[in-house]
Amino acid sequence: MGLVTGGGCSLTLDFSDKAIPKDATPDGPIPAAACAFQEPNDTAATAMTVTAGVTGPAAICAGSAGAPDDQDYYRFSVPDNTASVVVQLDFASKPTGDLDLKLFSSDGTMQLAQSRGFGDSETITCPGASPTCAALTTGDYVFLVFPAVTGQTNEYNVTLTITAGSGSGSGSGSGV
Ligand SMILES: [Ca+2]
Repeated sequence: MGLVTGGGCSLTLDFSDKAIPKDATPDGPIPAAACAFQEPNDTAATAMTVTAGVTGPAAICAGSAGAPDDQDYYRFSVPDNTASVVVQLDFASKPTGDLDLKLFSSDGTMQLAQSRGFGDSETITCPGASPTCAALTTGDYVFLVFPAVTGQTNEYNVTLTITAGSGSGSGSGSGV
């Protein structure tokens, strides 16, 4: 800001977001907004509800010294007549940023599936065989994004896809 009229030198100090590269390098700092996305959500009880679609950008971020690792719980509802549910976690590949994914019952006590690969994405499909997951009955569930190894951090997006069945009701046929 400032009033610069005519000649002379002007020095512009731009602290706005546009002065920051949109796409941080993989080893760059994780944006605060991603760290704060839907926090607090470190327990199943405080999981924020998400609906089908893309969730994020979010992040697993470094905590204060001595604090437990960040972890992010999200809650979603499976409606009647659901054929399948897919939870996909995507993140940039970096050596200290491997994230994993688990699916739990609504209260977080019963693990239903987990995806703990070494790549830059994790996917749980229910019903599905790899990883094993039974069909999800109507109701609420939570999934958890967490560092594969203590201390690892990364930005991520989650894509939740709920495909309706062709059974009773609207009979909308198969999904995509
Ligand atoms: Ca968290």
